[in-house]
Amino acid sequence: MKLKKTLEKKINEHRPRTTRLLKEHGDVKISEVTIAQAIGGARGVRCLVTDVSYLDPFEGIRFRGKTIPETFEALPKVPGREYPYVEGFFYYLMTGDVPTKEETLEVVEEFKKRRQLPQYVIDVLRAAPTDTHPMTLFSQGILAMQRESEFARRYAEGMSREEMWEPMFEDVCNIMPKLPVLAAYIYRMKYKADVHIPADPDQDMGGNFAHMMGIDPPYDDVARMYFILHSDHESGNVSAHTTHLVASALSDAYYALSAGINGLAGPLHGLANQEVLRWVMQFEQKLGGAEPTEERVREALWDTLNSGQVIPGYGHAVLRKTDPRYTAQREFCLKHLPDFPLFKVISTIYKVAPDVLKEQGKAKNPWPNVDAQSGVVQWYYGLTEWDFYTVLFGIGRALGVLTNIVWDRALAYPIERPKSVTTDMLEEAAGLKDSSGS
Ligand code: AMX
Repeated sequence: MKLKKTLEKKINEHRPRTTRLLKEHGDVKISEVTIAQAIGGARGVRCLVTDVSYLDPFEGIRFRGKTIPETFEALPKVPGREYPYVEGFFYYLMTGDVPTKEETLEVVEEFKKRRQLPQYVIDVLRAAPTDTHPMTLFSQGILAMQRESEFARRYAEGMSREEMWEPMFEDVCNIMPKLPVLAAYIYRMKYKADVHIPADPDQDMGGNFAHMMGIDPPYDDVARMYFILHSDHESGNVSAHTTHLVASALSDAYYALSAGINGLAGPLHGLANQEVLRWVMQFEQKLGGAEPTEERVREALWDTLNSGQVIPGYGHAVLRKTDPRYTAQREFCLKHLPDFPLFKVISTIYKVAPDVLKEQGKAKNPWPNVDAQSGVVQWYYGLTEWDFYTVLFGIGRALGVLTNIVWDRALAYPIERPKSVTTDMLEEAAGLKDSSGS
């Protein structure tokens, strides 16, 4: 595969940069840690390295140096469709090079060969109680396949550190194409009377996902847009950091991704997209047919805050403006579903919520994140089972976190092990106590 050859070349070019920084400049300080950061989830502590994406608080995400619109613009498009091949985006994330159409299609064909789910994965899914959350099934499905790991096999045989990226890359290329197939199986098993649709040999990843879900075009483009937008958000978010952390123990990609997906399942992270829809539906139920005016939305947002809950889809640990992933999906809605009532409610929340959060004065970022806008697009195309939304996020997120762990092995990043301190030590550092404890 050209992708693998290009990646190898990029890795060989990159390695001396990391080695030099470590050997000659390892003592240079890039961050300091305050007590607030130690207690407060390491917010803003600069201690992770990735070149796959970078999140500027005011500009939002750049994938390999390109903004979201630039990324969509640069990559080869599926003929007759608005959005690029996810496979071409995978090539781009992995190497930093925009692939040609030919290089993209090679990945499309390779992924088709690797997308078949083993029967035992299906057996595992089917053994779960019917009320199991789709994210649990998704994570279990990934973990069940760990026995396939090339990395684990080669490690057991004995491999050098320099070689490790290669079986990690093979594992990643085996996992990635199976994720949409796994997700579609879970969806149809849970919500579509357990009736399944076989893969379409002529379709790319996004197109085949829409086909196996049983949703007509332009849902194929929605899938492509959605997977690309959710792919990566630098290294510190819960799903990316968890995947990186677990892989740093030289656990393989199956273990690492399954763990990252478990983190994504939390309501403060990926699950927020289903929470947004749940919030809106409860709000509409309370309205009982009355117009969702700005005043009524404001009142409902205050009710949520006053009951001690967060406004889902708003706020961010790093971002300090409207998330460009929100904007990209809003633009899609303005083009394809401008009059959809649910989109109008989401837009009214956008008008009102930032001021409510500012007035409350707690959230550092009163602006919407990716999750505030994603459910409405899914709902419009018939995917109303919001329990499933985080699985879609998970397919996309895998593109970024799996790319990162290939590079982690390529650059021989060691096992991650930050140091902890005790509360006594913090009190001492703050001058509240002397070292005798008095
Ligand atoms: N609604 C109500 N309160 C909020 C809020 C929101 N949307 N966002 C932040 N706050 C509160 C925090 O709970 C915190 O309150 P506390 O002082 O009583 O503990 C205070 O504002 C300060 O928090 P912060 O520094 O602004 O945010 P953070 O970095 O601690 O947390 C996040 C970030 C995303 C968890 C938070 O904004 C939140 O809970 N948002 C709602 C859930 C959500 O949309 N999550 C998805 C994020 C994107 C993603 O990962 N998919």
